[in-house]
Amino acid sequence: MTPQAETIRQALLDRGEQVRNDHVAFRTFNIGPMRLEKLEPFILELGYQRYEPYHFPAKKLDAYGYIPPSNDLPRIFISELRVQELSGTSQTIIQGLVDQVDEAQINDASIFWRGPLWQVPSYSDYQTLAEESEYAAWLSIIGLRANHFTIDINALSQITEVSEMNSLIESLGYSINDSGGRVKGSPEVLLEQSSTMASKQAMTFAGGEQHEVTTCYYEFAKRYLDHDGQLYQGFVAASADKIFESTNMKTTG
Ligand code: OOG
Ligand code: NI
Repeated sequence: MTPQAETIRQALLDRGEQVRNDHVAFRTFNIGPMRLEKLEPFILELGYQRYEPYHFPAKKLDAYGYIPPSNDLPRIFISELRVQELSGTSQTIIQGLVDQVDEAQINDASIFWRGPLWQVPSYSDYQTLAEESEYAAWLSIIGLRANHFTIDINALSQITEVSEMNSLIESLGYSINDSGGRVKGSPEVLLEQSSTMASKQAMTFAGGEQHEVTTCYYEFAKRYLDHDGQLYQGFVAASADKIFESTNMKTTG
């Protein structure tokens, strides 16, 4: 769903770099059988540990970061939408989606790459959701899957700065999400990040109508050592708040 990912990864491999994942991220609704509380046990079963919660009041999102059982595995970031804070109209649309999900479908970690567990919405419902929450609209049509992988800049040898990665991405013809700045975070907060704007693809909505929507994106992260000399393991809410916008259909430029 994200052709840019293969091109970007290959461009790094061609330069002799090793491509490692800093983290992957997932999105869900806070109601129904796929709420975070129901998904988390599958992550914990794999040996992951809860790290920290993060909150995004303006976007009506809550999230958790998870630490892997070994360094060769990526961290995980899972967010969920506080559905009850949306309008009645949007709540009804989302309730109609999650009501189709059978609890019995959710029994192992494969749930994380299954896509929508409901019949896709109409384009008009997608647009209604998008007016209030781009996240809700995205999730209604794309469903549960990794919404981005994140290249670990610390593991690269020639590229050492997020700004250099941004230049490479633009030379390949892709856009960098500039909401909140092209490089988000700083050495002071121990994490610097950037991301592409998501790929787009035509999707079939209920009734057979086809429309182009955003799919998934790529992110780049550089971590710093904390005062104890340990590599920072968390996320940075102020940066994450803007990274969510990498799947926005409408961009302010
Ligand atoms: C996650 C956005 C936040 C980060 O690294 O801070 C994030 C999303 O788009 O679902 O990935
Ligand atoms: Ni991320």
